[in-house]
Amino acid sequence: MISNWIDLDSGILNEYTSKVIRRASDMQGFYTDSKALNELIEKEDPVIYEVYAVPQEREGELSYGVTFLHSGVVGDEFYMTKGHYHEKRDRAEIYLGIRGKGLLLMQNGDEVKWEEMKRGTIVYVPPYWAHRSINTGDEDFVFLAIYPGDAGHDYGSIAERGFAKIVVKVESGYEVIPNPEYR
Ligand code: M6P
Ligand code: ZN
Repeated sequence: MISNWIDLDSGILNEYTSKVIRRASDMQGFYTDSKALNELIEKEDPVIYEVYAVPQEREGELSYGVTFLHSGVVGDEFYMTKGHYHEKRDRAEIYLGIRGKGLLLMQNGDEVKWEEMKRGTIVYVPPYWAHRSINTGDEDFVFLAIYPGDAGHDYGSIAERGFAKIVVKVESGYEVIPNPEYR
């Protein structure tokens, strides 16, 4: 597919070759409050995020996709993506905010940084940095991501260790605090 079309108001991609829906039950081990997560799963097992993409596989190619990260909390923690390192660690990525608001949390070893995102924000994720997006608003947070075809997703180290920081809801908005479960 050489050409495609995105509705820049909604973020809906006209054509895609891959669709991933992640519900609360797909996120076990990723939130610190596993009791709150289990309650959510038993209640309605809501969709946390959806990714519509046109992935490639070969070196030199580029993949892209739109993520719809819904709004909500698990305990105090905002809805977020699993987050991943690239299997090929030296592969970078670019994010473009389309609607809603959130954070892009990045981690390299024990070093953590984050950027606020909204419509129009561009964030460059350098090689070697794991990345996770977090919806800090009360509507969908929608963004486009573009990454090398051969980057690959490594969820293992995030599932095992988590990120060093988590993002929680507070009265004034959000707070980025140390992850009590971080190993
Ligand atoms: C972005 C990109 C995708 C990623 C998606 C969801 O669209 O980084 O590669 O799959 O977010 O994030 P995750 O794979 O960490 O669940
Ligand atoms: Zn990535």
